[in-house]
Amino acid sequence: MALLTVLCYPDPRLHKVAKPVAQVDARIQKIVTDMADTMYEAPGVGLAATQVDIHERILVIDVSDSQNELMVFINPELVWVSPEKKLWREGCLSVPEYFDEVDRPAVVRVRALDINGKEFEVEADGLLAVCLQHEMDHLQGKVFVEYLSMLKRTRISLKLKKRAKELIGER
Ligand code: GNR
Ligand code: NI
Repeated sequence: MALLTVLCYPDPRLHKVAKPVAQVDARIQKIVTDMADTMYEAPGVGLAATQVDIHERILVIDVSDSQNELMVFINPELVWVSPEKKLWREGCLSVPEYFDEVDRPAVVRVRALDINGKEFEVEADGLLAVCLQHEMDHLQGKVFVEYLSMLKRTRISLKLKKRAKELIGER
């Protein structure tokens, strides 16, 4: 098992835009496996490649209670979003110990490639819809705190910078 290091906000690398995967080959499949290991270890319900400093359009998601229903999305594209929106309390592995509400389309349709490079489409609501949008934002270099007020974002940045310093001191 290979665990990857998750970047922490406000790391500038979280704002890089991921490039499409040209071919789903063994290299990509290894990245997917390592990302899944990292997500389950965290534990989180999703992980975008950007968060582990890999700037290619790859996501892993598992919103099941049993954490045994891995979903892989390579080159995901939003093909439809519902006009209805829904507020959801979000968290992020790159923004530890902080949760806040974000308003997003309640239902989305996403087209992507699976682990074998085969195209598929899913319509998602609930946590899966939230997670897909949250992860696709990461691939565009966007972290959920960017939907919050500047005041909240500044507070989060300061707190996490202080926390990072303390963690270095403890080593
Ligand atoms: O583990 C996670 N939980 C979560 C909860 C509500 C909304 C979004 C998420 S995604 C997050 C994992 C993560 O940071 N993915 O990028
Ligand atoms: Ni996140």
